[in-house]
Parts: sequence; C-alpha cells; structure tokens
Amino acid sequence: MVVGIVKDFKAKLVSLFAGELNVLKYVDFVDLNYKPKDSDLLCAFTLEPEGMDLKEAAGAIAAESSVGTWTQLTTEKPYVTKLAAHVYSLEGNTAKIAYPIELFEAGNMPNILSGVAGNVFGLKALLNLRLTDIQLPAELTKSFKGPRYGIEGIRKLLKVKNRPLVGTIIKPKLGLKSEDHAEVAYEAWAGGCDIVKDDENLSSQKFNPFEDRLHATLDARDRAEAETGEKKVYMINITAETETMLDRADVVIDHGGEYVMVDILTCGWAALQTLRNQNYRLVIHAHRAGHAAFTKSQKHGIAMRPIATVARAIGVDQLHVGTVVGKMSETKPEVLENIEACKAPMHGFNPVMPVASGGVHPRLVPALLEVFGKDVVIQAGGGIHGHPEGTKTGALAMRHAVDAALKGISLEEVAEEHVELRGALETWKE
Ligand code: RUB
Ligand code: CA
Repeated sequence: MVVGIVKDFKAKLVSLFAGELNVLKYVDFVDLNYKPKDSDLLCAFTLEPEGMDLKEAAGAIAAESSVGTWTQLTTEKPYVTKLAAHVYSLEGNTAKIAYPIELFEAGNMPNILSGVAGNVFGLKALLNLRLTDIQLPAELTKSFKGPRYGIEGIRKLLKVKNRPLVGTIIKPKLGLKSEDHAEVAYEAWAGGCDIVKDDENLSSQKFNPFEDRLHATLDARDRAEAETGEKKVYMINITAETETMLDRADVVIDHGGEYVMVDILTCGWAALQTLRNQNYRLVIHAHRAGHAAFTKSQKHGIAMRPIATVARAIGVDQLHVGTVVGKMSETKPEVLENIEACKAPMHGFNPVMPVASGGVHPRLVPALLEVFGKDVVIQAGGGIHGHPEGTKTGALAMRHAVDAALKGISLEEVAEEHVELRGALETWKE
C-alpha cells in the first residue's frame, strides 16, 4: 500500500489542482488484497455514502480512524503511512477494516474507541455509518482483565448448575424507602428468585440512601437464605462518579455482598475499567441504560454486539442483551449476535452471562429458553411484582414457568396444579 501511495503522488498533485485531493487520498486506504494480520484489530461497518462512492467513503473511514485526514499533509512520514488502516473487504454496504495494533495503547479502551468509533460517525461524506463488529487481537484483549467470574463463576457462587437463573428488579423502580425496598426483595427471594437487583436509576437518593438500602436488603437476603436453603444474591447499583463508585463497592464487600450492578454506558468505559482493575471479589452486573441512543437505528451508530465485546474485554460478568420477546425493540438476529459476543471464544476470556430483561413475565419463559438456552438470567420486574397476588407469588410463578419450560411441559398444564402460575398466565395473556 505504501508503494501505492508513492505511485499515486503524481496523480495527487494533479488532482490537487483539480480540487480532488481528498478523494484520492481516501481511496489510498482501500486495499482489497490486504490480508489482515493476527495482530490487527478488525472492525466491520455498514455505510451509506453521500457525495462520494462507496469505495472512497470506506477509505475515508479507514483514513480518519487511523492516520489520515481530509487533505494531504506536509508532515506525513513514510513510517506514518505504514500505520494506515486498510479497508480489506467491501461487500454490499459493509466495509471491513484492519487496524495495525501500533495505533492503540494497550489497556486503554477509551483510546481504542476514540479511534475506531470516534470522529468517523460525524463525517459529512457518510449519511449513515454503523459499527457492527469489533474484534481485538490477542495482545490487546489480554491488556484488559476480562470477566473474573463469567458464567461458570456465577453458577458456582449461586450453586445453580442446570437451569436459568431467575432475577428481579425491585419495582417501583424509584421511590420506595429502604425498608420497603428490602421487604420487596425478601418476598422475591422467598418466592424463588436467585437474584434481586436495583433499577438503573436508583443510586443514593434521599428516599433510599445507598448504605441504608444495602444493610436492610442484605439482612433480608440472609433471612431468605436461611428460610429457603438456597443461595441468594443482591445486585446493588453502585453507579456514580468513579471514586464514589469504588467506595460503594468497598462498602458492599465489607457488608458481605458478592455482586454489584453498574450502568456501564452512563458511567463510562474508563470508570468501568477502574472498577474492574481493583480485582474486587465482586460479580459485576452490567446494565446498559442508554444503549439504544446508538444501537437502535439499523443505519447509524454502534450495534450492541461491539458494545458487548468491549464490556466483556473490560470484564463485566453479566450483561443485558435484549429478549426478542419482551418490551424492548431488539430483533432476534441482534439478540443472537449479542449472546454470541458474550460467549464466543475470546482469547481465553470467560464467557459473560447474558441477561434477558425488559417486559419479561412467566408466559415468555419457554420462548426465552429457545433463544438463550439455559445460560441466562431471566429477569423480570413488572412480570413478578405485577402478579395480582404480590411479589412472592409472582416469583413462585416464574420458577414454575422455568421448571415447566426445562421439562418441555406446557405452562397451561403446569398451571392446572399451580395457582401462582395460573394467576400470571391470566394476568399476562401474550
Ligand atoms: C426491566 C428493567 C430493565 C430493562 C432494561 O423492567 O427495568 O432496566 O430490562 O432494558 P420490567 P434492557 O421487567 O418491568 O420490564 O435489558 O434491554 O437493557
Ligand atoms: Ca430498569
């Protein structure tokens, strides 16, 4: 490619006078004969160019996300052009780009994303641009910590081997006082939930301060464990400014908590890295509030799959990936891609436990099992606390639904014997 750039120099000078220099320059970053190296970082984008053909626009992405810019530079050196990213595949409206590893600082996810998922989204030459995949080479992957627990570690902690985990989000999502929050948690655990979590926008508001909630809810957990003989966990939301977040994680450990929940997108990748770098003995549950601002459009933004890959590299243990059947809009192919990003081989990193959440209730459990298999947290807020007989009955109904789906028995059949499930099926008809 370097040779190509030198050869084109004369043509560039000619085109400078023709006012076309940027066009040629961008095209220099396309090399469909390039074979990506094992050490390259690979990205896939879908693009919709405007005022440029597809090839030039793809070159623009590679240029702007590596060493190029809109015009020829007097400061460019031969050793700089060696660091150029290469568009190595262009099929349909998908461009695949290979980035030399030297472009990135190891262990610095903000740096990596400022490169490959940065300025390019704002280029005028691209009406739309969507990052659909990112693959880090082994050396970069290993500069992050990856999931400490992952699916296996979580199953070991919860002592649940062969079924999906059942979780709930305390509802109402905001407003409950700490003691009432803890009581709802107790009911959920007593009815059969393995996991209770806070909602994404609960942190330490005056009506429910962090430490009061932690103490009260962990006491409720101990009570439920003693009564049921099952392991129970509480995922308290520690999302805050980074130092506050670390302080809260310390308090969770001091009080015998094993899990924390973080809103990974609003607190940011650097904060998530800082949390993971502490090597706490804490399972990290990743809530992705805000993701749809850039994942929802099928034309522009960043798909959930690369977000899942990045979160896994940094080291979350559980991640919301959509449901297909619930209240959120992701399609089945998207959810399957997200699950794949959680579980596919990744240079020895533990697989992340996918979480199905958003409009989930017992009737949807068989469909969820078909999409996810057994390795999933089936997480329901309204679908448990909205049961007409209350939270405990709602949790029982969910466990019955999981047992039935695992055995391949219809929910209706099981509901004949279990009034709790019958109540759920009568409440939520589709
Ligand atoms: C679900 C809920 C979660 C959403 C987030 O509540 O509060 O925050 O699942 O969406 P409910 P996603 O069970 O009452 O719908 O999981 O898609 O990130
Ligand atoms: Ca929520």
